[in-house]
Amino acid sequence: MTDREEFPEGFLWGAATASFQIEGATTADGRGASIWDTFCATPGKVLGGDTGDPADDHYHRHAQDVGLMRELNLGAYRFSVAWPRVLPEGSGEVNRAGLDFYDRLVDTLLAAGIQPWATLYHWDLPQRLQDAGGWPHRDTARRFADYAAVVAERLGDRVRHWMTVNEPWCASFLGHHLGVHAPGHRDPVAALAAAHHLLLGHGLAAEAIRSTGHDARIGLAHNQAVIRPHSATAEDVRAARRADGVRNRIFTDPLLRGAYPADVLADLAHLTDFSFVADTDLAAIATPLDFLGVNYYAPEWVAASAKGLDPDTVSGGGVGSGEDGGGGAWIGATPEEVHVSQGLPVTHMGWEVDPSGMYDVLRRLAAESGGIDLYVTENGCAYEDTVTGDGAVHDPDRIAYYEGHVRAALEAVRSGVPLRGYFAWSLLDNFEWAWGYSRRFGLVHVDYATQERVVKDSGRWYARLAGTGRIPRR
Ligand code: IFM
Repeated sequence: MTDREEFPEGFLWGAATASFQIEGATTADGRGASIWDTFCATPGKVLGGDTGDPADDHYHRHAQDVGLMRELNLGAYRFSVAWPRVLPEGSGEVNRAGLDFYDRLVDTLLAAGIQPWATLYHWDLPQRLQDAGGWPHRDTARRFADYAAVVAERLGDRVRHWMTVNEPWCASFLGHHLGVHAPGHRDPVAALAAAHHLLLGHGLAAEAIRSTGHDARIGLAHNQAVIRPHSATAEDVRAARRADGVRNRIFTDPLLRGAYPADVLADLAHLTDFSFVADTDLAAIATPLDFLGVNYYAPEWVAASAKGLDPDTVSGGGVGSGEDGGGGAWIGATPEEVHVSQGLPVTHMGWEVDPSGMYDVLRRLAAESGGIDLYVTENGCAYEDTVTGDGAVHDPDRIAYYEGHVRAALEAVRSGVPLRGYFAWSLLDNFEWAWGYSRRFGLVHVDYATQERVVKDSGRWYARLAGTGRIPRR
């Protein structure tokens, strides 16, 4: 092994999960309902009618799961806190039992020598707040800051790294424009207001965490899309520019520059005048980040129209690979704009595998974020895993995926990107949103009927990487 395969000393290796995807126990100890409980209970929304139970029953098995993290040599674990466990009504009375769960989890992690990295919002909005208007409604941002303060007061003496919001693009556009995630609405203006209030919630929550006085490092986990024009024609380049605006810059410009991009405001002027943006919001949103989390899975290619393209490669109306759930056009797209697959190998999600996208996204965000620390807060893949006769899970495709992407991350580090760590998605197989339990992303296989865990071959490979900082030979 040459030293070209070795990460710098101190590079952090972790794995990530999210509350609704792994905890189960959706009615235990006073937890309130979330929008995902409601969405799952709505016929036709989630494949197979799957719900947040049993998931991985992590709520009752967290000690065993921390044991698995040790086996994988993790230096850090990224989890999310379920808002409706802590505040069953979204605001008001705190549910001590819910908060105690995270307290125990954090103590167990620290005792195992694993840094706890907490995300405050990974999509499980309390249903009561949805009933009051949800993210399109400004007050939800304030309620989010109140909740952040409650959690940070309790855990901030032991949790140093906080991510306010996970993937605001998914929470706003998949949930309110494409309707494939909770709350399942199809209203572009509501989606834009939701996006703004998620950003505002981030800014207000950051301030609330800082005001607890604990030593906190605050970021968010952003799924910056890698958008490439399908061809070099002016039309395709324009389509890619528009898609980049509403997928990426609509979030990163307010966060990093304190302003919405003029071209995006113009592209969306037929939908809204952005009057939901109040005078002081952008200053709150642009509060300095201590780090930026980057979630990356697959790049996307866009074309101005399907004309002349092989119909088998085109997903209509702006749909395609990536995390859009296959639902419809990106917001503000012209009716002709499409995603075009490039014929690369795909994962079980149908997402094309291209590690060069990892390099590109890290280089771009390093250039745009002014030198702050970057972390890959999610990267991974779903494949159709089975436990074989020898009791193992042989998943060479997942190992190849990780190897390619980790190597691209190393290349980025070598080129000067201030990338300080990497979290695999995901520690455990889990509830993959509208896909239910049909898509397995884990380094550890979970049998949902028995709750038996089996470390996959990829998990063993990752343990060697995390234990040595060197990309293992296969
Ligand atoms: O499972 C999700 C996660 O909740 C958010 N980022 C993408 C993952 C894979 O789709």
